[in-house]
Amino acid sequence: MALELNEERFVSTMKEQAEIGGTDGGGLHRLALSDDDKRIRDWFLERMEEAGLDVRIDEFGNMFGRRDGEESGEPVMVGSHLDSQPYGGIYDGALGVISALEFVRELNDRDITTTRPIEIVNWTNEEGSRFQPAMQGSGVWAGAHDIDEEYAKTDTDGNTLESELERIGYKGQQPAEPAAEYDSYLELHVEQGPYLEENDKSVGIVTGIVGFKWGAITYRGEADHSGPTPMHHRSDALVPAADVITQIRRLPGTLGDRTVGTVGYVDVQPNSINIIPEEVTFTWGVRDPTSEVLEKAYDHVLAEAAAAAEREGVEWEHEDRMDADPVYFADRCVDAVEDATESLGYDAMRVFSGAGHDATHADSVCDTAMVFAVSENGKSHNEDEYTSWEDCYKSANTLASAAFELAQE
Ligand code: HGY
Ligand code: MN
Ligand code: MN
Repeated sequence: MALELNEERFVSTMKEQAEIGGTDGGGLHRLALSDDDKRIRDWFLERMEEAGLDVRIDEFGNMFGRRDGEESGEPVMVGSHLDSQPYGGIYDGALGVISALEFVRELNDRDITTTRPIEIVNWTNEEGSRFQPAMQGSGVWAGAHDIDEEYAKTDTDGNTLESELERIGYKGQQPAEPAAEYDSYLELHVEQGPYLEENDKSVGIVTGIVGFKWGAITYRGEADHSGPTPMHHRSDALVPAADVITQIRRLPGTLGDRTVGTVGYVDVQPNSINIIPEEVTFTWGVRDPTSEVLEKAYDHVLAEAAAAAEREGVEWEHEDRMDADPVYFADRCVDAVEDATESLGYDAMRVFSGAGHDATHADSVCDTAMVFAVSENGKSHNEDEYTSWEDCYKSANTLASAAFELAQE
């Protein structure tokens, strides 16, 4: 059944959320557990209460709003995340949360009571930028991570996640675990890749999500004067790092056609033009739709890291930062999304996600699927991220219609 949302209110609510932590460049800088994350959480709490939802916050800050159904059966959950990347886009995460809010608002307007209860959710720290890993809140909720270990994670300023959660007042009372047996979870997100636009489609019917491996490698050499120290007397921590970083860029080309490898963060100490680098830490990540390729990539990176340390004669260490298996969504949920695009008459196609999402962890708890909205030039994780309001609205209607179908079963 096609359920079309209130387009004007949907767009104005998306614009409203984009003001909270908005940047001069038209993006969002709303890092997990920052003051702006607190502001958007406070705003979302008010919107959920206005919509008459029964709100609860768990001990990891995940925010839930429940709308009762005719029966007290297994709820259908819809949502995403409100934290952003540093200078990220206004759609990443927010589109899924606002669409979930608009879904319950529409049910209220039409005075519809679904068979199943509905829950909407804002997950803590999906981005994994300030604190690793990504999809942290949904991961704790799904039992993939130990909450005390995650509480102890620190940002680059040494703040623990727990202290930041307490500081912004979102360390809730509810246990961070499924409060019920869930029927299904649906998440709307911008594609953040080129495939829908290349195929001239507005909406993606997402069949699964790649697996991830993230790590941090540190090399320790010796600081010394960059002038008089002969080259054969040096222990330069940056040289092995540069070797491995280049390898991570080249490795995917030798593995699978959807394998990707990235180094996004490098810290060089003492970071001075005329001191031989003493300590270098960088984070790295590889992704692929299959666990076999991920394992191969992981082993290759660590072998390269050891060989590079040996060549330069420096100490090194590695810390695992994230390990998420690829997921393939349940047919019944993917079909519900496809039914929705057909009943709405939208241009859609099946796609696989190269970005991680909270749906990765929801999939270990209940049947799950996702809806994608086309991304202009496939761009994301920067202020130029863009999806037209028309395409946002189509994808939000798709989410609402699919969730409605599942909630009426
Ligand atoms: O890294 C990711 O794919 C997600 O945006 N956190
Ligand atoms: Mn996201
Ligand atoms: Mn993201």
